Amino acid sequence: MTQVTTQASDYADAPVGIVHIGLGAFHRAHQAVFVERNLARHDGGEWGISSANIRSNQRLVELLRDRGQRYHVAEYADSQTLTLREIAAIREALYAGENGEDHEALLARLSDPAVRIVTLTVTEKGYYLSPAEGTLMVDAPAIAHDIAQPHAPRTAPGLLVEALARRRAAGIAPFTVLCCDNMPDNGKRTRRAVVELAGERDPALAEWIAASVAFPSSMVDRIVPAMTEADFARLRELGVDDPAAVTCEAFIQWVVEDDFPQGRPDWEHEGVEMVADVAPFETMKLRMLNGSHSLLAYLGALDGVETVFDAVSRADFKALLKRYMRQEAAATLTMPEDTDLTTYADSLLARFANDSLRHRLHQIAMDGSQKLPQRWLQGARMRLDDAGDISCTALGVAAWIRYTAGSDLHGRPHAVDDPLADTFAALHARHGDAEESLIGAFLAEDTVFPRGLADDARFSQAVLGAYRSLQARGVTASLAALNEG
Ligand code: CS2
Repeated sequence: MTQVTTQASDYADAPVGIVHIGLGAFHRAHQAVFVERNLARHDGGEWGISSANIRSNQRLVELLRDRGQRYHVAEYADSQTLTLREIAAIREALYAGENGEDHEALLARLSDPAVRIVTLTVTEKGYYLSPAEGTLMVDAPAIAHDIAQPHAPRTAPGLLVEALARRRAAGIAPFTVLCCDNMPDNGKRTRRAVVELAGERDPALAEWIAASVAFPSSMVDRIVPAMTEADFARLRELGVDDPAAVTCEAFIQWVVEDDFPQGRPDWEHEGVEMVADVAPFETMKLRMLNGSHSLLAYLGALDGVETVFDAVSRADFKALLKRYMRQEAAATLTMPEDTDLTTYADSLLARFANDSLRHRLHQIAMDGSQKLPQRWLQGARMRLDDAGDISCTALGVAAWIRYTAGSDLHGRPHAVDDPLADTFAALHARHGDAEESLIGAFLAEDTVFPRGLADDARFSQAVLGAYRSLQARGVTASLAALNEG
């Protein structure tokens, strides 16, 4: 095993210049690593992070505090090549969830003039935008709460609105909001959530935000599976006993739209790609990488496959991904001239085959209702407009519908972790084995399926055919039929 270890310095004087909301594994293994590199190069500087959880995972906040916010990131290129990095970029960890004591501390941080950037990883559902249309869901209970009690917000958009209101009242320039979640045009979407929510409270505030706050988009990429006991044990064997450690792949990428009116770290020296337009990269990554992940997640889970590695070790899944990426996804992308999508597809297959990661398919399967539109459905619409084939996507959608029934094709139960899980369970209960009406009822869920797609008979027929195939023949035979076709 080749092992490189980098120790963090102290950066004791580095003030907090960035507030992050969503202190999970991804943030620790991605944005914090870039910020760490920047602090290390400057031996300090202005851009330490205050990182907060606002919904869950208080335990992690406490764990980090006990350790002065220092932790390790174990980056595996494969089972033989590991870089172990100590990270000290997080200067402060806060918990502002329900009953969280740090609620006011977080708002105070967000209102601090030294804070000039707020980064977000709150997952797709944390923006409370309708997945299909991208409009703010004002009736969602958490948003309704933030409208009724704007000074004690619970959601990320609510916190941003309250903090921006405080800054405006105090004559402090607004921070730049940098979304790091897997959504297309994620800056524009975040802006929409914040401006629409502000409009419910005070139209003048909404106007001020729309005119003066920058919401650059960004594409983030690094595979960071949830930690398992085996991951911790492997690190202990290497002498790292760190309950806040994160294991991930060696690959890391961050493409950021360069729009930071209040300044930013000189991240370009850390390998961050600062560009004028992120959209083509974001769409490419969402449809190729995340779209493939979701295909594996639902089809694999229905067949009892546990991890991404296990799935791509099977020839039929590998063939499915090749076909999906090369024929269905790549055909919907318009990329800068020097982008080779076949090479990109091959590099993704190689990353999925990393034998050191145990990336559970059920983890990726979470929140399908929030993920499907940008991963599959927008591409499917384009394919149909061009009279193109959508067989892989249709099989994926059928597998997702079947997955939401809460059991695999061998009858083993699983939890369905999705904000719309109850709605989906009710649809399965109502329509039972009546396949055609079940598929019709799912496609009628217009928060997920754009009308234009659901009403296209080619789409609904393809999904119905794929669903029938999965039910009658199972995953292996359905894949064989597809791969032969
Ligand atoms: C995954 C992503 O869980 C998921 O939905 O597809 O977390 C994926 O691993 C990252 O986007 C990779 O950058």
